[in-house]
Parts: sequence; C-alpha cells; structure tokens
Amino acid sequence: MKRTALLLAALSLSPLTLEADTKLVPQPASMRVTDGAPYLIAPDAVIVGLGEAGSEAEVLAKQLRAATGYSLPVKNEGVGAITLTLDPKRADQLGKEGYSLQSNAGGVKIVAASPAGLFYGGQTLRQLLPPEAASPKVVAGVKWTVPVVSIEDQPRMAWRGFMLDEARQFFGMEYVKHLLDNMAAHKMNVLHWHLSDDEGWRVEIKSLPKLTEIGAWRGTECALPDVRKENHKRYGGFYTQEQVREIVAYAKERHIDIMPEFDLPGHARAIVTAYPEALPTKMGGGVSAQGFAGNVISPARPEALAIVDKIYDELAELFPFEYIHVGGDEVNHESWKDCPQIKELMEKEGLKNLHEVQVHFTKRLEEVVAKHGKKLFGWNEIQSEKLYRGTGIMSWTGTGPGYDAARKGFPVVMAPGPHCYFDMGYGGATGEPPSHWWAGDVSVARSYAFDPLADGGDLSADAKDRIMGVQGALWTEFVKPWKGDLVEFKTYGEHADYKIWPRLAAIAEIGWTPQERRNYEDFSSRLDLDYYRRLEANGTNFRIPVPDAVTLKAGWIQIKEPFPGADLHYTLDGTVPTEKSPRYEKPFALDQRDPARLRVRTFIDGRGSTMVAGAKAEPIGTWKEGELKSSPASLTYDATGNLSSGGIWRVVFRRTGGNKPLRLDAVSVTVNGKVVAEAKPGDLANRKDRAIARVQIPDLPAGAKVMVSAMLAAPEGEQVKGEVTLLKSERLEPAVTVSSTLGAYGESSAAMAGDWDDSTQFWIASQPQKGVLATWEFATPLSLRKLSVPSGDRDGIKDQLVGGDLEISADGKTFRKVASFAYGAATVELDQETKVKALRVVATEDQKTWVILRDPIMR
Ligand code: TNX
Repeated sequence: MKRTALLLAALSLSPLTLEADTKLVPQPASMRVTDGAPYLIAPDAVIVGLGEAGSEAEVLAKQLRAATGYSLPVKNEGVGAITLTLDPKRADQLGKEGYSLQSNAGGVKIVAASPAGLFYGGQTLRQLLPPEAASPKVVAGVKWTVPVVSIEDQPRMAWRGFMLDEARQFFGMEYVKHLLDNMAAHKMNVLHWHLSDDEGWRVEIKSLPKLTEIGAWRGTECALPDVRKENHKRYGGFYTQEQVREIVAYAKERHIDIMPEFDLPGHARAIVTAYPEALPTKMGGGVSAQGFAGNVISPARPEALAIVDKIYDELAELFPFEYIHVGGDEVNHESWKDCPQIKELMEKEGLKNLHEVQVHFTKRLEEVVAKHGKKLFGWNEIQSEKLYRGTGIMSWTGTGPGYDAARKGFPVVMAPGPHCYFDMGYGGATGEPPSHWWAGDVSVARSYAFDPLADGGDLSADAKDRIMGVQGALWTEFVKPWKGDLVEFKTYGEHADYKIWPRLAAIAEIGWTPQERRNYEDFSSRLDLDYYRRLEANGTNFRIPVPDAVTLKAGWIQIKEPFPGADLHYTLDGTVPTEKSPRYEKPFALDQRDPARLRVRTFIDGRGSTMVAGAKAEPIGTWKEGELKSSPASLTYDATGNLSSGGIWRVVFRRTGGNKPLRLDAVSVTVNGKVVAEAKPGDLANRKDRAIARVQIPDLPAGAKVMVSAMLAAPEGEQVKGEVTLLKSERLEPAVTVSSTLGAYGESSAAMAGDWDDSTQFWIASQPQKGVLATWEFATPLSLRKLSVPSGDRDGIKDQLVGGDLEISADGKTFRKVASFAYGAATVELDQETKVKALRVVATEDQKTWVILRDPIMR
C-alpha cells in the first residue's frame, strides 16, 4: 500500500510519464518512429475487432479498461479508434505470431495473420502508452497517448519459455497469474511448470490421492521431511484439477502454453514418500546431486509403472499442450544397481548399463504420451540415439548437449545455466539474497549475451531449425521470505519476482528480436525508469539494478549509471546510503579517502537497491609495444590514490595486444620513497596472458605517495602491449601446506588448492573413493568466521565433489565436520570466531567423476 502511494506521488510529479514511450522490450523486428501529434485515447473511444478478431479485441480492451477506467466498448464492424484486423493473407509476411501496428493522431491499426499476432500487437500498444497502462487499477490524471509509429514485427524463435519450480516452494494461483501477465507483456509463450520434485508434489491426481495428501506437505510433522533447515512443521500446497484448468485457460488467453513437468525417475522423493511401492525392491546406494538417498523410482516394478501411467492419464487430460516434460535429470542410478528386478529387466531387454535402463523407461513414457496424442520433453540427460526424434531435449548443463541433440534430429530448447538460471545471483553487489552459485553469477548482461544459435556454426540448416528457442528458469530452493540488510521479501512471490525481473526481459528479447538488432547497450537503455515503473505498476518486485561499474582512476571516482538518469546515492564511510546521502551527479575526487569504504545504491520511487561496495581500480598504467625486451625492463607507475590501504594486493600485468608471453621477475612498492613491500619468488605467477605479483602492504600514512615498480620481460618477442591494475584481496591468504595422497592431473598439484591463485586448481586425476581427499595445514592457526571450499570447474559444474564433507581442526589432529558439499561447495558461517589450524575435505561417497578442489575462501 505504502509503496503504491509513493509510486503515485512520484508519477504525478514526473514529466517523463507524459511523454510518449517508444522504448519497447523486446525490441521489435522493425519500427519507424515519426514526429507528429500522438494519438490520445479518448474516454469514449471504441475498439473494433473485425470478424474473428473480436475476441482478441476484447482481451486488449479488458487490459486497457483496467488502467484507463474508460468503457472502451468492442464492436465487430465499422471504424474504431483502435482497430484489430485478422488477415490470413498476410501470413507469408507476418508469420504465425507477427503483426503490424500503425498509429497516428487518428488512432491505431493492428493487423495480423493469427490471433496470437493480434495479441502481441496489443501488448506492443500497451507498451507505447505511459507506464501506468500496466496498472490493474484505474490511474487518474494520465494522458493516454500513443506516439506515431509504424511497426512490423515477428519473433525470431518459436519457443520463448520460462520455467518456474513450484515443487521446492509453493507460490499459488495469484502469483502464477501475475507471472503469466508479465510473461505475456514480454511476448513469451511457454510456461514450463516444474510441479514435482524431492520436496513436494503439487497437482491433484484423483486416482492417487496420497500424492497430495502426503506428497504436497513437508516439515517436522509430515512424512516428507523438512529441508535446508527451514524448520517448517507443515509447509506446502497443491493445485486442484479445477485450479489447473483455470491457470491453463488464463495462460491460453495470453497465448501461453503450459508444459507441466513431473520429474522422473529421479527427484521423486515426494512420490515415493506417498507411494513407497514405486521404489526399487532392493535399494542400492548413492545420493542425488542434492544429497537425497532413495529418491528414484524403479522402472522395473509394475507398481511404479502403474502409478506413472495413472499420473500421465490425468495429466494428459489437464494440459492441452503437445508436450509433457518428464524431467529425467540428475538420476542417481546407483540406487538401481542392487535390485534383482532391474537386473532382470536389463537381461530381458539387453540393457548394457543403468543409463540404458533410464532410456528404456523414457521410451516407455514416449509411448504412454503418444497414446494421448502428445510428445515428451526432458532435460538433456535423457538423450539417447534410441529415443523417438519427436522427443524434445532441454539443454541445461551447457549448449553442447543441445547442439548434439539437434544434430541427431531432436527438437531442442536452450536453457544453459550460466545464462538462463535465475536461481543464481545477479553478482556485482553486496546484500543480495542467498542463491545458487554453481553456474556463477548470472548478471542481466550475461543473460542477454546468450545467443542460442551462436556456436551452432557447423549445424546444418535443418539442425538449426530444430533449435526451437530459449528458456529462463527459476529453481526455488532458496526462494522464500527473507530479510537482508538492504532488501526484504515478505512473501515467496516477492523473492521470485526479484530473481526473475529484469533477467527474464533479456531472455524474452533473445527469443523475439532478430539477432542483428540485439545489442546490450541499447537493451539496457530501454530498461529505463519507465520500464521499471511498468513492472512496479502491476506490483512486480523487480530487482533494482546497481551501477554497472564504480571505478577509481588516478584518484577520481566514476560511477556508471545502470540506466539513463538513475537516482544514485553514495557514502564514503562504509555506511549504507539512503536517499538522503549525497546524490551522484558527476565524477569526484576521492581525496585520500579509502575507496574500499565507498558505498553506492540506486533508488526508484523510495525503494533502494542492494549495494556496490568499493571501487574497482582502473589501470594505473600501460606499456606500449616494443617497450619490453627479452631481458627485463624496469617499469614504474604512480599508484597514489589507487593502492590506498593495507592488506594483500595483486599487481596484475595484463596483455592487451600481441600473443607473446610475459615474464615478471620482481615487483616492489614504495611509500614516500621507502620500499615497504617486495614480492618474493613464490608470489610471482606468469600465466598465458598475464603476470601477477602478490604483495603484502602495511597500513599507509595519510597522504602517502605510492609507487609500484616492476621488472618485466617479453622473452619471446617485443610485440606485446598491456595494462597494469591493482586488486585488493577480499579473503585471507595465509601460508598453508596442502597435502593429498591422490595423484593430480597434468600440471596441477595439491598445492594449487592453496596457492591463492584463482586460475589454478587441484585436479584429482581419478575417481576418488570414500575418504580424505586433501588436508590444508596453516603455518599459524587462523581465527575464522566464514569458510568455504569450492570444488569443480570454475565456470561450470564439471568435476564437483558430490557427497562429501568439510572438516576443521583446532590442533591439526582431531577434526570435526562443519559443512557438506552441495552444488560444488561446502560453506559454513561459524557462530563465533573459531581457531582453525587445519581443514580437510572428505568424500563420504565413492565419486563417479574426477574431482577438482580450489583455494578455500576464508574470512
Ligand atoms: C539442477 S536443472 C537441477 C535442479 C536444481 C538446479 C539448481 C536441472 C534439470 N536440475 O534440480 O534445482 O540445478 O540450479
């Protein structure tokens, strides 16, 4: 309520809202904007929907009535101020979902070859109106103007999807409708509804009542246990069949298809808790990626198959869309390995391994859905040459599995984690809510940078055509009410909105806009105040963007605004900026203050963003081609104002041109002419395209003049140029010895998991058995609050430890467990400062892959 009041106050003051808006998201395929008197919707305007366009005209009228409060009657003939025409003859030109929209002072004409096209034309019209047009309630005092434009538009890709995980959390009818509204406004057309997983089952199945009686509820008083220490007594919910039909119809009106997912045969703990007879008759071992044992149904057991068939019979009735998603990801095949029934099945069907058992199960489901006239979709793990070529493959572990499937003849949707998973953090700010981390930070820019067809160069035209589109995804393990220092979510939906918007706008544009019309600078200029006010007007709790870059250059602070005219406020003493803090207008001199204590936030209509802490140093200098020789040359740079406080710093010499290697022999730092730090040989690292020195800097006196000198050579050729930057370390980097009895791959070694160089790692060149993998012993005991040991490839999910513990020791002898590995890391926040002399990583399961261990992050 309070927020709405503030919003309205702000809107009535803002001149921006009286202006016509031509910044559309997604960007249309072609648009011409002409100067000229806009069209102003009059209170007595009539909307005409010729012939079959009538129902689309009614949908648009309903949306426009809500905000304008005008009656906007819909007629089937004559001329109206807004006219919708269905013209199948334009199909060649406009495609299945395209439209043309012409506006001038006299009104707006939308033409399309299909109802979907008319609908999208209507959504464009709403975006051409002031932001208040998105309000579900009447907003008085707005001039409902439409600029003069001529648009011809149609989508690049047929599948523009989003997946919501409602198994881990339950959002309910109102939230799903709200999500569908926003998806439709962004011209998205598939909601992939993840409705069952280890933590819950969410749809009434009349022939299997226990699925919802038992499977929809978890907590300390339920059969399905509590997860992630949420401490629920009884948490959950489900959709009745009637409610599902209501959602499907609501989506249909917005030209969105709903693809339900019931994850099988793994991720099935909710199902097997309700119906244990679906489990293997004899359980094998192992745990799933999320650490659950016994969450896989048995494809060899008649009771299990009967349950699956009943589920699919009712699903097929409920969901009219041509695809049903089987899941099929992250199946712990180990749980099948001891079951006599499965062995029997393998023998009978000639299945060579447990993956083939899953393929056999998937093939059977293909037949089940075919009986209902439908096709299957699944996560990329289901893929096999043996599957029907109508089965869709959803590529999530990267794009490789998607290209591979397209090459082999399967329809594909691309949803690679590093671009499409909104359960990852946005990055670039402090105070962000908890999130997954296995795919790295997924900034809006990183989402936007994805092109589903980019690396498919070697694909035939046919194979390329099989890549139907792109999909964003929100997994919801961490999506729940949450109160941080800077942002707060009172409901599950508020948190979901925060993680979805504006990242889903980036995905929408990938799917809709021709690749050659896409460009991030332009996109972010369209995610402006008006864009966010559209989201705000319908109650969407989007994430307010923080500045893209806060940089320090020669003692000056420069802040790059996240969108034109953003309201940025900062402090210089480490306190949290409010709207009363100084407003950033232009670059300012830091004047010896510590850049690490700079804080910046963005404000929109009284609401503040998370925070950028500290400034990133711009290069303190460069060297030109020819400046380096085969023998070391001496380079000296003024770092005053940049190297600004004591601690561990890295001096990074980065190559920006040429491809010859660098060799760094020495680095020293002087303060007021006196040497205060020198890099020791072990502190110098020469990488392919950079050389790095690590130096320990003492506290600096005020006003100190700081110089950095280096001996740098280009032994194989002088044709290299580059730049020099200073980076302050945010973590502890103590002297440590890492030991392991396991062999390392290639040039890696155990020591590389404690060399404080993020580009190296300890890569264990075998599948480790249960037991200690590595031990870190510190030269002197540390006092720690936070500790995390990452495992797996830095940029992906390769070679993560699955089933393992992190243990610490005060004396280096007796260890105690403090965290388990999940999604590639073991992380713990200790209740109090804790003495740690050593730590170690222990595998609690035999591993199925090689394992990578990296530098611990300690504070
Ligand atoms: C992997 S993506 C999963 C989900 C998790 C997600 C977290 C996929 C098919 N499986 O079960 O929620 O990672 O990012």
